[in-house]
Amino acid sequence: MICVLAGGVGAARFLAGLLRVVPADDVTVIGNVADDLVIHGLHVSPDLDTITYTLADQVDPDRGWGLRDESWQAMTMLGRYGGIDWFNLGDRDLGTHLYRTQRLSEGATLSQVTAEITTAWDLGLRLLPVTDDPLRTRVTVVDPDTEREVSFQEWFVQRHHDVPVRSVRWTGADEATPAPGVLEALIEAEAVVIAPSNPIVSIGPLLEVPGVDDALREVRERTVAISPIVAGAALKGPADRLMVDLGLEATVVGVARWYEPYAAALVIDEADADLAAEVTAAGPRPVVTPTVMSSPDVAAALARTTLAAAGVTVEGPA
Ligand code: FO1
Repeated sequence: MICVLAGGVGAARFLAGLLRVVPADDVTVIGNVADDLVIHGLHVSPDLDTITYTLADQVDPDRGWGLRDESWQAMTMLGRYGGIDWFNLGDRDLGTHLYRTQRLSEGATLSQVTAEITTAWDLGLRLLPVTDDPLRTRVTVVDPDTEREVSFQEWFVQRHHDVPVRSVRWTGADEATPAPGVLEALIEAEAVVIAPSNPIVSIGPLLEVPGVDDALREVRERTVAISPIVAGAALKGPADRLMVDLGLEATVVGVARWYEPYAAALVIDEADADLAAEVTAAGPRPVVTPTVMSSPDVAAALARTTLAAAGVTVEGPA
């Protein structure tokens, strides 16, 4: 079994490639829930849904989140009433949140509902929220004259992640327990992959759940991380700016230092080949390959190379 630690869009694209080279029932994904929010009374799990929609070939290809062939009538109605309309929920997407919220209100856990949703889309893989408990990212942003703590989505969507960040913390982490199967998946996996997701706000919260950090350190020798930073910039989202704001170097070397306790190898893009020696000095063994997933073929080749770095060989050209 291959275990993948995942955030949203980057992880989803990697997983689409991985499923072209290994059977879906050999894959367990541990997903981030710290971006989750309750809005209009509905529980939205953006990263779990981004993975589900991408693997179901239903994601909107331009945005990378939400559904393709979407309509926005409910948002238009909200606008008419002066309701909250900065977080865009499409009409089709709303059905997922209605279902999830109803099932949670009946006493189902987030893991159970997630399994129901992935089964309904015939995904075949196991998608485990890292925890069933309310773990949430809080971001302290710097307004021109004052600091203010906001929720993840208020920072990411409402403020377009373009305000400086002073710090990040997670509420609910101390009381959270790993969802059923999470620690077992890490310990039993033949290889663990840290997807090309934001190291701080997508992978960071997974490590906050008691037990996950220790388990990941234990399996370091079979863990490979993929850098979400290429040539000093994030391919999507604010990972580079966030790393700089928090005092880290926004390069593959900064990523290598961050993942040193957890990953024996770091996959970096060919554009960063000249930094390979510095990655080695930081700890993980560098593996240089194309990482910009411009097509499913590139994502599949990246998956093969990543698994090979963990000692797992799969059929087909590397
Ligand atoms: N991202 C945006 O930039 N704007 C939105 O209005 C927005 C709505 C949204 C609704 C459902 C969903 O599953 C994801 C959504 N996202 C939106 C993406 C999401 O905020 C981020 O991609 C992740 O939380 C970061 O991984």
